[in-house]
Amino acid sequence: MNHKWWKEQVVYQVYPRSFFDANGDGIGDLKGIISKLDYLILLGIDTLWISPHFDSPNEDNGYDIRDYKKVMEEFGTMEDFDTLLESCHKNSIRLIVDLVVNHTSDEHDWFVKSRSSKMNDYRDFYIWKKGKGNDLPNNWPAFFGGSAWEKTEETGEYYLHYFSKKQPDLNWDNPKVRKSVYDLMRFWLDKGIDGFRMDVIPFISKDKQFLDLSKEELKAPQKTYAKGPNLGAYLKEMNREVLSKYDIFSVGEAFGIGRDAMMRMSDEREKELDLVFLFDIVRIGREDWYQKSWTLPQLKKLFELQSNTDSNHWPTVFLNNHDNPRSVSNYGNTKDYRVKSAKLLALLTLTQRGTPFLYQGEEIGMTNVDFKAIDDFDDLQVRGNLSKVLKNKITKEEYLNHLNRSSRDHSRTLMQWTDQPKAGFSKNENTWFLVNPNYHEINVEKNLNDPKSVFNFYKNLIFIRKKSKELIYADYEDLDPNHPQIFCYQRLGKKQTYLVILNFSSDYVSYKIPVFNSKYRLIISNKLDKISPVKSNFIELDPWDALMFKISNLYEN
Ligand code: TEU
Ligand code: CA
Repeated sequence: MNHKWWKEQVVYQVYPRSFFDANGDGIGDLKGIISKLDYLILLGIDTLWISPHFDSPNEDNGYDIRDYKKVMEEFGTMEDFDTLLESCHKNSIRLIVDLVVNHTSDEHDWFVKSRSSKMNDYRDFYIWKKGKGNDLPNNWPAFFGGSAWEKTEETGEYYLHYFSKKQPDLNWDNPKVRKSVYDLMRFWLDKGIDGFRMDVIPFISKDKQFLDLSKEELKAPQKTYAKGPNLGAYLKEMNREVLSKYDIFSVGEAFGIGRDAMMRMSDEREKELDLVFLFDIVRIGREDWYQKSWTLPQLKKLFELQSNTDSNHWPTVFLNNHDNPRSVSNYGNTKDYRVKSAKLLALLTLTQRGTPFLYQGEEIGMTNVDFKAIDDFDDLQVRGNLSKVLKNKITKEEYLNHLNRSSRDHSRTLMQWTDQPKAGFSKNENTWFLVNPNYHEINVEKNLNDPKSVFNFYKNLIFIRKKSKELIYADYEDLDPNHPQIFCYQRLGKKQTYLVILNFSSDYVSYKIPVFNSKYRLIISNKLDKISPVKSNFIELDPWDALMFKISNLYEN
């Protein structure tokens, strides 16, 4: 296994809009992030990833970029960005930014020109097609509802948009597009950023046969959209032209691809991307907004597939982000064991083989919101899917029930700093989005003051992980894949072995540890009271107990 700095990092994702509002206009901003850097330093993170901070009309909260070389006005100025970067580096924190180049905003200058006529220089920057008579070019759907094709009056042709119609897809087959993307990448890299998270990167290459999707394919169009013929070639070119020239890392958001494609994209020998997010775990039991039940053995299987890869590949580990519900609501028990189950998830995330990505608020155990009506959501996806939902004879109430478990908005509520109004996020009572009413109970201030808080558990774990290269690089082995309540695995290093036992249930469980002897030493646990040394293979586990032991392979401790 090649050691690389980005394999040893703990990454923390900030959604700037919701993190901290420094100037009091109700919207989070770059100065807000700067003012909270001390908090992130205390937590011990190594890399900060910020969701898009570029000029945007905010149809999709910045994932629709109007100008790649300008900072979004609500977030501040280029000077603020430079200060953020400088402050990060001064504190040995690396900064990565979002690269959203599958599509732009329809207000981007390239698109404004492109749509104006068939003859202009930018026409081929996007994907234009004639309709089939009066019909759409084909049956491809957009993720935010409706068709992926939109007709414009100027020329009567349709342009392709996999997301909203305000997010036209770029035509990567045009070398000028690729050159322009590499140019904007260099612009930020030359400022000194430490890498990119690449939005829906598998979608950049389009299959220009434009065949209709089958009934089966329509259920998960992302799988087809991610199979464009030139994806590998374009990523290799991007690596050769740009990425390889800097000491940075790249992580691709690989919506739509399976494990094999993920392994290929981030295979060190292929020279495409360094890391890739695989969606299987975060989407377990869920297709889009539709939430289904799942079992622990299924989850363990996904961890096995993610963690147990060959030495040419390095995984990522994450349980939530700005597109997914809160992890403790999704996998834990927020009713009776919020703190304990949040800590269990912390132990799971930070003891896997792979680079962990934490999401703002996860470290204090923030939860989903209980939305009362469809209108209370902000996300364009919620409204976009409504007509499709109703067409499928699903009632509004049912839809709301699903959204209360699956919506992206659960992660986009305001960061909970204190128990002051708006959770201390802003001095303004008109904030862009709501705060979870549980902020009196769940907030940073409370967490910092309590040595047994979720925050302090994360902090301790990050410290333990950073101290041990063995824990980072060791092999992963699931010791009990079929147990319905217990997740038990070991990390086998050369000198040390780490043993993790997680009770993924609200039950009391007498558990026979598959491997154990008296030399195992407890390193960390979320148990409420001090536990007596574990002497035999049998352990009595309380609900959501999580423990990690260590043993020297040489039996010399
Ligand atoms: O997300 C694409 C993606 O993976 C999906 O989760 C998507 O958000 C949606 O749920 C599809 O049903 C990326 C960004 O992370 C997301 O915020 C953007 O909205 C999207 O791309 C478009 O840029
Ligand atoms: Ca602000």
